[in-house]
Amino acid sequence: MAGVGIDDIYSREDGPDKTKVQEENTALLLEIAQLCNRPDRKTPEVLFLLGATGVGKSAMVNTIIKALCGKYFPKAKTGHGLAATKTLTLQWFKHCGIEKFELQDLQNDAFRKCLDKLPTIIDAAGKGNENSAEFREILEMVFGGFIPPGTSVAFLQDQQAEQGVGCLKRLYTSPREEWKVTKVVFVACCTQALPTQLVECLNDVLKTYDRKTGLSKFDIDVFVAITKFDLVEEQSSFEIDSQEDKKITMKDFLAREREVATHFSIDGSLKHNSIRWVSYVDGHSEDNPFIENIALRFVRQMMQPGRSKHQEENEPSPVVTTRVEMARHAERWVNETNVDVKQVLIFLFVAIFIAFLYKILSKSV
Ligand SMILES: Nc1nc2c(ncn2[C@@H]2O[C@H](COP(=O)(O)OP(=O)(O)O)[C@@H](O)[C@H]2O)c(=O)[nH]1
Ligand SMILES: [Mg+2]
Repeated sequence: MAGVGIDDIYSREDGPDKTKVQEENTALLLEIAQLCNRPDRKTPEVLFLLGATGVGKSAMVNTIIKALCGKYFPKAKTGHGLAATKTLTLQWFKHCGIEKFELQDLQNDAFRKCLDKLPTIIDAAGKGNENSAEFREILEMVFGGFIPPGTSVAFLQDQQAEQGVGCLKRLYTSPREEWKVTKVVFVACCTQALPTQLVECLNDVLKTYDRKTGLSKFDIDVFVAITKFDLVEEQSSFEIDSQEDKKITMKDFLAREREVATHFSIDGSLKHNSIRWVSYVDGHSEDNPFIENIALRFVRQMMQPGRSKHQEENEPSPVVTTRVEMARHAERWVNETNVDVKQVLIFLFVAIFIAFLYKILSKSV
């Protein structure tokens, strides 16, 4: 699979060719429509955007909307990181947040009939750098498809505060296939420190397994988007007018990229699992085929058919059955009570022998 990334665009020796990129973008729209129309595409992908506040998650959603529908609609609220609230909210964007009537000419031809197969995007806003049991439970529940879109995170947190962590599992017991997260996109910004606690939190959640079957609970691929690539001094495909944003050198960018790869154990496959991202932002939303190219390649990659997910024909059989559990209890009891198994066996043998002897003797009397 071709890696997503803009490195191959900006590093072309003859300079980036706008017309070529525009042509590629048209082809990408059709490719994405074909991926929507595949007969094995039963439910849309569900992409969960996770990252610290201010890294550009909401701007990413707006950029995807613009690339897929042809017009800039700032549906996800963007803001200045530091002023943003720390309250966690989840915003669901069904079919990438696009309505049929919003599709422009080319995009209308491509997606009119298959809009409902475009990915659902969940923008998880307001998360700082933390790895708490509360947040892990919320992630587990959302990833597992237990939480209906639109559910207030404040409600979930109130329940946890009243009933303790673990209560959401008892409250929400029936997952829905179309709500299950299929891909997590960890959004990191090239000018901000990597929130290592949040990375750890995600890694902890993804490695949880079912205690009965031993199977991993989640079959979720993780991708990393490194945002604000336009702030890299050496690149020339993207203009940046903002005086507030500090620029970084390509050397620093590459160091950040390597740091991210190490934390996600994707050193060897960085090109396939990470993207260098630039977004349209409010006030700078005039057409830029290079920005759209990043977004369209990204959506194509998110929709590539992979291993069959969450579609096991039969229920997996438990490995830790009741018998195994009983045997474990017995073993634990023997260990805890310090009973010598040999002595118990001798005792039983003697008892049975005496009972047998008694029976014979009482018969002969
Ligand atoms: N230079 C630049 N700024 C961006 C980019 N994406 C987002 N921003 C700015 O970064 C700030 C935070 O973006 P936002 O999408 O609200 O981040 P979120 O908190 O992760 O959702 C806003 O001021 C955006 O304008 C980008 O690609 N380049
Ligand atoms: Mg946001």
